[in-house]
Amino acid sequence: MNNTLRKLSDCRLYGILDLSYVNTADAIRAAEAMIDGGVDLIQLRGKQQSMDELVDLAAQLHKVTSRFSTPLIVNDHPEISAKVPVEGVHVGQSDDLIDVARKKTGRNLFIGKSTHNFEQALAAQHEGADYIGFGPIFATPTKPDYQPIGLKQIESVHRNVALPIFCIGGIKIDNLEQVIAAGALRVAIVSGLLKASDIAEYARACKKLLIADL
Ligand code: TZP
Repeated sequence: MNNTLRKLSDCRLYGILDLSYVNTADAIRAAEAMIDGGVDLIQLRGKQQSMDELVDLAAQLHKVTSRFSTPLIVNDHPEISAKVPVEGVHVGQSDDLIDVARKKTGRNLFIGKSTHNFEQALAAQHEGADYIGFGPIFATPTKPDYQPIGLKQIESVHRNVALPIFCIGGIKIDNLEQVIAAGALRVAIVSGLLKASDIAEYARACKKLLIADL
């Protein structure tokens, strides 16, 4: 891993480039705007795209993110890391276990895991995840089939899981203060960022709230 790469513990705002919200052709511009606005790490998430399309886009994105020491994480497909020097892989509950994903990458990458309740968060820590996503906090069309966790478990998950925890799901600039007040230090945002008329400004406003207590 690149020495100048931003450390996960320093990351507060995780921007997810979900290709159901942004065209492949606009993804680079969206990533540049996220970085300009202070997004600390970026995930490429494409549930409908072929492996070739994802590899191609990850390679283009990595040229941008690496210029700014911004880790690029790919969702679901550890195999991509064999072809593109991404810094991390994110897996879901029904994907590879952490050590399987780690072996598939064959490199020392960040491996993150989605968790949807307190028990899964503890289990992901035990399994060796480098960070977790914790959500959906609020109902969200980006992940429609999941029961929202709400704000109440945020404090206890932070007390019991010693990993960077990115609260995720339905988080927008308008409810971010509530999420932070409930104990969140880090958030991941998809549609709030990608549907913003000015992605950089939106990210900047979110980041300002997240670092206000530093
Ligand atoms: N995991 C839990 S909620 C979610 C994921 C990938 C989607 C979050 O998207 P949005 O648009 O920020 O609500």
